[in-house]
Amino acid sequence: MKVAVVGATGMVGNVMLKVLEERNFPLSELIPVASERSVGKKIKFGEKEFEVVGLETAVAMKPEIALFSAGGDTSLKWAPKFAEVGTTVIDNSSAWRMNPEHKLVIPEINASLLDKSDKIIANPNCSTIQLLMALKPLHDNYGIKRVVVSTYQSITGTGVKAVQQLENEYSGENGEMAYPYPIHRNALPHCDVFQDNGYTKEEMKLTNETKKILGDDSVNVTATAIRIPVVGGHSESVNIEFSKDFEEADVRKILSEFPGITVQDNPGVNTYPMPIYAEGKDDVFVGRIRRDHSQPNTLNMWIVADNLRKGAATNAVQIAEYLIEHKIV
Ligand code: 2RA
Repeated sequence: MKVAVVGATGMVGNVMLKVLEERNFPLSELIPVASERSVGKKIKFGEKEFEVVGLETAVAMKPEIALFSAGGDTSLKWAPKFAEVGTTVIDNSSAWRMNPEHKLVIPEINASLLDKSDKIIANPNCSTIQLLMALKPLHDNYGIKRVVVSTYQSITGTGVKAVQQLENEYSGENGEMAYPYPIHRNALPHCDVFQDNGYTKEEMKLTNETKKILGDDSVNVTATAIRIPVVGGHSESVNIEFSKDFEEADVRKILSEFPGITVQDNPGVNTYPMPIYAEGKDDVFVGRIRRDHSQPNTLNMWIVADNLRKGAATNAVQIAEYLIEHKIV
């Protein structure tokens, strides 16, 4: 099994390599792919070293699977070229997510949709993945009418330049800015670009991707996405209005029984999810579960996950594992 990682030298690409190795992914050859300036670099993977190649070369090597995290433009241009030579692409950019011809997959939720016809599969946005992991089991049990979500997003979602900006601000160094303002001791209500409707693309991803993954356009989502000076993961404050009532104990049981969710919810002893402890883990952590007494059938909760792992790399690798386990690839 030849597996390409396109964007292998980037922040998510590096985590993809780490997760592939940790999970003993059954690959016989790794094809690390990056821009021309990285071609020829050696990447250690397990006991072996593999040389970084360019995109043309990678296509010609005809990998069975290609994990992409190289931006939407690269994916739009190159994912079809890989698909033409028989490669199944799992893409972490937003390029294919809302395309009706392509599936948007969180394995614990809708991997069963996948079949041999799927040659370009979309990995949802990081903040969508952690939100939907909690929403799906509750939607199945109580029917979600409306979700109000505020995200508190790690600077790692922006990339290396943002992490460097924060480090420069800590140390008082000048350097390139990833954001229009300082991020140290600040909170930016600005993740991705603003649209004419006053929402950012990041906020609209939560609205649109939720509907697609649940397969239910009646579920309404309104979001505010905030960037905060944190590195371990994204946090989300979520308010959910259901079609029918619930018992909090049942909600906790349903969530704790859903694969990939860990409920951390005992405020009396300061037990609740935090990015500092979610970092490096693959579960989605849910806590602060409590009824919203301001209106019927409504619940509040707090969701935290490592945005580079379950929010990106691990979800993509889990899709690849599903494809192999079910002999789709
Ligand atoms: C962010 N979700 O956090 C984006 C990255 N994919 O900026």
